[in-house]
Amino acid sequence: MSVRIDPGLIAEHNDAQQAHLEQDYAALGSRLARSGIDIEALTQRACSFEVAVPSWGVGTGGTRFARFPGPGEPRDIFDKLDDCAVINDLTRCTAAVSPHFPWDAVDDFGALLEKSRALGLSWDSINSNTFQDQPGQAHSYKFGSLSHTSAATRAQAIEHNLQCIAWGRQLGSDALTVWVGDGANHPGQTHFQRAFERYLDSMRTLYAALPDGWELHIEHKMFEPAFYATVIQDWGSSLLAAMQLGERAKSLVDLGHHAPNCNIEMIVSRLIQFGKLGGFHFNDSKYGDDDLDSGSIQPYQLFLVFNELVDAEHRAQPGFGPRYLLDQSHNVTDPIESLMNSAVEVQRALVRALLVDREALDAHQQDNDALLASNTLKAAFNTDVSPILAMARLRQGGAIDPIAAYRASGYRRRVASERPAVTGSSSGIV
Ligand code: LRH
Ligand code: MN
Repeated sequence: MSVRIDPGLIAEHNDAQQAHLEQDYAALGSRLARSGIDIEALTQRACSFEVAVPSWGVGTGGTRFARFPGPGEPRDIFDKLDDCAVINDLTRCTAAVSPHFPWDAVDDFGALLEKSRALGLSWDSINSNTFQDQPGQAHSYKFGSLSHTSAATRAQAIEHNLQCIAWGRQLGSDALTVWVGDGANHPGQTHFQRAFERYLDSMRTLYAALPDGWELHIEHKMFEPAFYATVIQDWGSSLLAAMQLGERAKSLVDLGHHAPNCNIEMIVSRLIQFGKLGGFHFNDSKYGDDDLDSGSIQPYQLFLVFNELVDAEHRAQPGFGPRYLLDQSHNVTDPIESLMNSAVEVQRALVRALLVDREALDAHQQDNDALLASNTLKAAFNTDVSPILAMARLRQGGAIDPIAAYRASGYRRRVASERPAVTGSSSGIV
């Protein structure tokens, strides 16, 4: 039974706010026009913006200590799709879902595809999982997977990824994201080069099995679950692997997978320069891989990342076309609200970056005028583009204020009455 948000409710909600929005939009429009910027072009761009949502993000997340499920927890990928459809119905910029296998594995992929199509959703990158042992699994991933010292364990991990590609083909996806938890907790526990060579060997088998038009995305991560070394520890290891594998292997940047204060926007620039930026897992963090809501802690960093992306577009960088995905864990908020908020914050970073006066910036950089160069970026960042984002939602049938419309819809209460309550606090990210 579909539990979509009633379009009538969205229209009623928008009617009450439209006049103010149009006032704010006109005011911003005339202000931007003074700088020769056409607000309509920005709104068009905001309308075509898309960021995929993670199937694993619509359930309440947790940490190694505990997970506190909320009301109406999704039971399976079918419930998760209903929740993802609500996010897209209200924000109109999240029409693709990225699944995670085997968490989202089903017996009937035809039925799953039909359900997603009925909800107006498509399938983004497929995420494999060789960082947990499944019931009845022959070989444990305790000491690694694609880089494990045992050929049988590596073969098992390769087989799982090939299965993920096969399932992805049934869903119409065209990319596989591989993040492995492989690494060490003790100096001396692993041989760095041999582990990397085993990983590369396994990935060559996956690369060779990529269907036409597919990409293979390598996700690096500095630590966790390994706390001394991980096989794909940083963008350097990821880039080296992608260059070794071939043109369709690229690096995926999860914002939370870097050391604190790492200059992620410069990493993005390097990957763009060498045609190796496959995509992003957007989130935010204060300390480690906190998986907090995008733009909630370091909005300027998110803006600076998009400044590099818009610059690449502006320069028509060959082979540029990164994927955008949210990858967050919602431990204390309603996941639907956090994902809507985060999608809008990523869209905001894009529109702000589109406001940067690139000619002026180029000139200040050429003249080594550091202050005016920085101020040129700040001028864009300090512009409140909310009217553009809201107008883009309104024009596409979304909600001017997604959170308010969602709360008015009573969706969470409805699904809580239909889905069995999940009690007790287990632990782990999902
Ligand atoms: C690893 C990661 C990876 C996913 C997982 C859910 O930290 O970012 O992208 O597979 O989270
Ligand atoms: Mn990730």
